[in-house]
Amino acid sequence: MKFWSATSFGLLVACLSFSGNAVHAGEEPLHTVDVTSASVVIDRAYKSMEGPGGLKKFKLAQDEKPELLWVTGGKVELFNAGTKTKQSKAQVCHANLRFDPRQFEAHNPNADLKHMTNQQVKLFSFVEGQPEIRLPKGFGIPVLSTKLFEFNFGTMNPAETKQPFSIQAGATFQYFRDSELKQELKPLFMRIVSMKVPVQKGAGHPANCPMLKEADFNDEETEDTAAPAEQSLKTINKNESGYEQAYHWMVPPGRHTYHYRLEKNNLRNLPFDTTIHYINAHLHPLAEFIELRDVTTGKSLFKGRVKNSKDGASITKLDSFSSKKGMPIYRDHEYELVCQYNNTTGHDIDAMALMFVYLLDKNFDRARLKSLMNI
Ligand SMILES: [Cu+2]
Repeated sequence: MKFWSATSFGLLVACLSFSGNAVHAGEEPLHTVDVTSASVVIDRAYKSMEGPGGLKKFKLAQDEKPELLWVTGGKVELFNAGTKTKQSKAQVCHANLRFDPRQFEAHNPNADLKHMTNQQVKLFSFVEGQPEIRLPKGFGIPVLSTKLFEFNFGTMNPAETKQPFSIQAGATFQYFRDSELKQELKPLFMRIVSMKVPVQKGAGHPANCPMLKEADFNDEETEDTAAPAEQSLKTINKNESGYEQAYHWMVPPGRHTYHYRLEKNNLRNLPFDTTIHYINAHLHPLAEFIELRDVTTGKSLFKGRVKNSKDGASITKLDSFSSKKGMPIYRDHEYELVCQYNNTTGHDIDAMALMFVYLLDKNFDRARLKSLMNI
């Protein structure tokens, strides 16, 4: 996504990484790799998407010969760079595990996996209120052990700071080696579903997107438009009907609900009907929920509720969805994303609403891949 731009992270140099620790979950060895960022200085209050961050390139395993691995989860936390103790003042606004973007662009890892997978560049996003991702037991994202990865993160700091302090981000990612598995894992790939709100009149952009008007919201009061957040003015894009919309917008005081009918390029371009097995989400403070609805059946698929801190400056908990059975998702159904903010301040606040949806990768054929690749 554009908002995690290279400029936010590019100046920072990475430090150390350890790999290869094996812990045991049941009978099959679950491997972990620890990644630690360079330190960054927090010298004042930073809102969501504004704090300093860093990045670190690494490999899951140090294999010379490619081997099939299954990434199953991870955890991110901040700690004080001096004392190495857990940091409670500043928070992870977002952190990502992704394939090295340059390598991904030059050579898509799905080609290495004989085009049997649909995974895009980003595998995991850890967000405020959800510092840990565990895919359901028996599921993982298949990758080759020789691939280069990137861990990156951005911070936020709700309170003003009297004395600057340095922090580091530490991540632990988990994976299985396919060669050590007694039972085959089910492959997942991730798609980002992002709320977009038509840009308000007077914000220098046309408004009144008919997409919102035509939807049936069961008499719920809903917002037609919003002013874009200033720091995201450059990333306003036109929707598939040619109307301008923002993924980062301003919420006036009071309670406001936003609806977005998913466009073709937003989850609906799936290669096949499939099932959703895991969802986590990204919202800004004072959000109340994010929801994915199947408009065709009228059913709510997942509603992620939010717990905000007492002062409303940060999110302390955000629900995730996890299911072995999975929720069906169909190429010919219509879907919408709904989110609600309750702005209890007396001024406008900025908002976003994204879901990270993990879907069963039905093209993957482990036996065929292993014979084709001789691994
Ligand atoms: Cu955000």
